[in-house]
Amino acid sequence: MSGVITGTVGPGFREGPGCGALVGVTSDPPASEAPVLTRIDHIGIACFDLDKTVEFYRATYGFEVFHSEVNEEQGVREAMLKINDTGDGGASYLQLLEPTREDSAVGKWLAKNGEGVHHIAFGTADVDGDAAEIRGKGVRVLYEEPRIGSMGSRITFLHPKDCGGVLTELVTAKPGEH
Ligand code: CMX
Ligand code: CO
Repeated sequence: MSGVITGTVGPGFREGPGCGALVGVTSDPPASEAPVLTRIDHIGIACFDLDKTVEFYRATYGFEVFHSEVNEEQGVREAMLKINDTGDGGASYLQLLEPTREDSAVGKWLAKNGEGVHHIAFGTADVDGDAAEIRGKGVRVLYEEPRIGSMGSRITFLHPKDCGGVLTELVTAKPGEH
């Protein structure tokens, strides 16, 4: 492989439901109809012990906790480590997640897989519009209406089975909170 990007995607990415449209290297669909995902908002990492994991990221990389909270609806205790500001009013984070109950999404995933990367999240100015757009492409959007995520953001999820095995979150940050 020369490493040169040719601007095409294989047929497998273009057929049926999936996240192929997010690759953004084809000319269709037209940009005006495509979701407007502006950044990696965060990578969600599942862990058994939040404090211990926070300490690993602090001691190894120097990342500090920007924000922490418990989200009972999602069944998580979480810490957001800010990696960078993106210059467009957003930022990118690591989201460290410890389950608050075994039957939560993260609790079930940890029991099956152990610790590791649980999901990726794209930032968008319009989670409602982008979720509707992506649902129209045949990808299952898990919530009828976005729910509340970290720092008062509005979030929804795309089913991992429709996204090549990647649980994918869409996030619209609360104004002034990133
Ligand atoms: N990544 C990839 N695949 C996943 C997955 C993940 N994080 N979680 C589950 N799956 C897969 C499972 O491996 C399983 O596949 P197989 O059937 O091949 O074994 C399949 O999806 C079904 O999994 P399950 O264990 O039976 O779990 P459920 O169907 O009950 O739930 C899902 C799966 C995606 C609907 C659920 O995890 C969910 O609603 N997630 C969204 C909410 C969430 O993750 N909240 C925590 C984060 C909060 C935040 O980011 O703020
Ligand atoms: Co998340």
